[in-house]
Amino acid sequence: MGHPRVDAIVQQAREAVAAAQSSAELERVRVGVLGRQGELTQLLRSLGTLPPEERPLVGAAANEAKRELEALLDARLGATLETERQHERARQRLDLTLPGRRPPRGSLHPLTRVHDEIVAIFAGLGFSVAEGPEIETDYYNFEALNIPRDHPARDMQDTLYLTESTLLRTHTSPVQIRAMLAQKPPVRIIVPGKVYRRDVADATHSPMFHQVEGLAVDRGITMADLKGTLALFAREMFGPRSQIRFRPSFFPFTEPSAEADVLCFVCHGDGCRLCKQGGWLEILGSGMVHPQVLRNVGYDPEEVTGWAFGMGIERIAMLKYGIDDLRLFFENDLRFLGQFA
Ligand code: 2U9
Repeated sequence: MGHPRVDAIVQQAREAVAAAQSSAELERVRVGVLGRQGELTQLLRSLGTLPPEERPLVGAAANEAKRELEALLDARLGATLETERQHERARQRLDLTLPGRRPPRGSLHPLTRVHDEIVAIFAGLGFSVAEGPEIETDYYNFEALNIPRDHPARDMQDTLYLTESTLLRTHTSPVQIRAMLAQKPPVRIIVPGKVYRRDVADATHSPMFHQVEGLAVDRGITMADLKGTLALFAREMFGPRSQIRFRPSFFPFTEPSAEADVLCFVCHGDGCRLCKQGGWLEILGSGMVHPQVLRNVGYDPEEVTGWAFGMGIERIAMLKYGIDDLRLFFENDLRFLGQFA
């Protein structure tokens, strides 16, 4: 043993090492004694200020103490680090017996579901999907479709014009015009897409909504083909017991024109809340393509005939899922959307 001053430092350091709970605490002890400002380091540095006869004694004792404390700290630090690594491994170990956490599952938007269903039904009948621009000219949106200049739909009150001659399409019909201009008959296309009308949003109106239109043009196409196709569509969409009926109607681009109703799939015609006691639900408009429309795209109405229909995807989805407010489709409320998982 050496010198009382050195012994005091060593004694204190041993106690601190014994009390240390972690590698960080041991490191603090090491810095406190052996670091650049450590007690032992400072003592060694100040040997020159001691009386010459004390220097070798204190120096030897301090160096001896330094070696001892270094060895002690190394040993304790090694053991402590190993324990800490073990704890860390245990903390990180996966408990493979825990039940799995279900990842939150998204679901398709109801409009996407209905869109996909409609498209799949017509794809199964050999129709291909055609799409086109949402910004249109008034020629494609109105003129080519035989909609007269003084028709209310062409009014600024009803249509969102971008310039005098360009607008946000009010139906997907201009896509059929483009398709017929681009190809010769036979044409069998289904045309889904967004359409725009100058409406204030409420439970039954929206300035943007979605349509699917269909067009079949070929030699010898008749209204019987239209009715048969729509009857099959109704059975696929609303169930095998579905029936459809035609009511005479008018559209500038079809002649004759008919609105189609499907027998109410809730009450099968008896009358209920969904069909407002009428027994039938209006699902779409349709008709034989007007001869002038065929001429407008360079087809000869004496050679080919065609039928077309148009339906609102929101309307079909509202009927199918019993939704009474159009705005629900556009609010992106997960409490609503999550119900279509
Ligand atoms: C061409 C020729 C004819 C498409 C048609 C309707 C009748 C119709 C409405 C349904 C509800 C629009 O979404 S809605 O407001 N559509 O009633 N659409 S016939 O007729 C065409 C289309 C293109 C070249």
